[in-house]
Amino acid sequence: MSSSIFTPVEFPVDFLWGAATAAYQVEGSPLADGAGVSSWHRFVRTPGRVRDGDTGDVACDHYRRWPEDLQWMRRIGLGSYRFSISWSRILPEGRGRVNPAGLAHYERKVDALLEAGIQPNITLYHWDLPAALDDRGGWLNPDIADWFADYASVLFKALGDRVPMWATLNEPWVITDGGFLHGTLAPGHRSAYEAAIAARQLMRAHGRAVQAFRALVPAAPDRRIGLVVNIEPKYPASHGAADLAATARADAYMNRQYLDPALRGTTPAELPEVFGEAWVDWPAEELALAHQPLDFIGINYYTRAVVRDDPAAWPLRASAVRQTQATHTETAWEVYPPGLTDTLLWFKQHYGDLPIYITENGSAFYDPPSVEAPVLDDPLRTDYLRRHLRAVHAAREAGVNVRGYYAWSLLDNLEWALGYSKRFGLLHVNYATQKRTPKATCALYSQVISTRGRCLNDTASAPTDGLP
Ligand code: GBH
Repeated sequence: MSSSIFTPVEFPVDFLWGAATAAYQVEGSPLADGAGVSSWHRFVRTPGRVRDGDTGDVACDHYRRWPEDLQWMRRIGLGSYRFSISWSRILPEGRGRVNPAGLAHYERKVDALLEAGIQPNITLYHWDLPAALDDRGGWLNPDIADWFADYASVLFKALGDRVPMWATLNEPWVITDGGFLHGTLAPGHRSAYEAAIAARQLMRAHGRAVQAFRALVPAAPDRRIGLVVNIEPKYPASHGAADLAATARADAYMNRQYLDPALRGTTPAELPEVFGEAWVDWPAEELALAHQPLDFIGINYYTRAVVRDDPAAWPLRASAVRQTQATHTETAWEVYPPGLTDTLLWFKQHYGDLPIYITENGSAFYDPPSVEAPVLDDPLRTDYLRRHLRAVHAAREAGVNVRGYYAWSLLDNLEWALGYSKRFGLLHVNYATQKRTPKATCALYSQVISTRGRCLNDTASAPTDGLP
């Protein structure tokens, strides 16, 4: 088998093509139909936390406009839609009383997707915690494993007979690094002690939810549960011992901190030196709980990092070296498609042949706030998509078990602390009118889906004639 990126592209018939969103980023109407307040509803109201004071109060109005967005998904030709459920719509206080109207909302959405032949892929937790649970310590409270399993069980009972793919958590690393270590995301704390505690509670909660799934949903090939992690391959800035050790720390911290417990029942050897005195060994029973058999792993890939030793960088003592010759996206991330092939090969080497889905991949480049033309010209974004899909194909050619790809994102949306300033969508959203307009990348993606990627072999540039 060849792993050359020049192998002609052709994905198999059953390769899953999707697009992803997350509840707080797209839904709007955060308190509608009896929903409770979430941690993000609160965080966006804390002065200075989100750029320009942006909030998810309206966002893409997806909570009300999802039927229109479903029509867009059909036009693009998506085989799957990955979205998250807002915990505080289902359980307004986070536990106890179920809100039937919140549940009904997601039941309608799931049924409409199935009706349209689009597989729902549900993420249980994409960062919006019920505020009532935050008041009890949130991810720092050991009871959260029970709260999360109870919440998950409500959904498994209501939707477990219909939903083919579930994920427990989206990017536990981002939850702890952003929420508890650096404080850039809700709940905005800054403590290595808290980050280490939250990591353990996240994986206990993950384990309990997977156990609940096995207990409540009869085993079937199209009833699967997994975990979604963000991976960013780490390359040493030099081959000096200090840079190599820094690279290993960064890799352990970001890439293996959650995969090792989930897939091997261990924690990476480098973590005690990363966390210093905040580190606590995970008790054997916690490692066992985190280590549940999974049906797939979801990998979110955006960029790589070239790492150097940096004693001043807390707490990793490592920092990324900006690659000045490279193209960077609007979020200042290096465009590095070979890193996606490397990530997939790395996963296979470390963790074996578990089915992999790329559950997010995409880029923010400048788009004007409103557009009149039917299709936006975004050559950097189309180039990003093209090259990353070739990178996925190269990994498949090299024998990696990658079975699907989700573009991030279906829609431009609230980019967390960066507000609406960054646009990752296949569909442009005019926030003043809520008009959706397919970008050139959207048209390209649609063509990729209908040709199973063969159009990527053409040297011609992206289609500009819109969606079929
Ligand atoms: C995802 O996280 C989220 O799941 C999604 O909600 C979000 O909208 C999307 O990505 C886009 O941001 O600054 O060069 O050090 C992204 C995970 C981890 C990717 C940190 C970029 C930092 C690169 N991110 N990483 S750098």
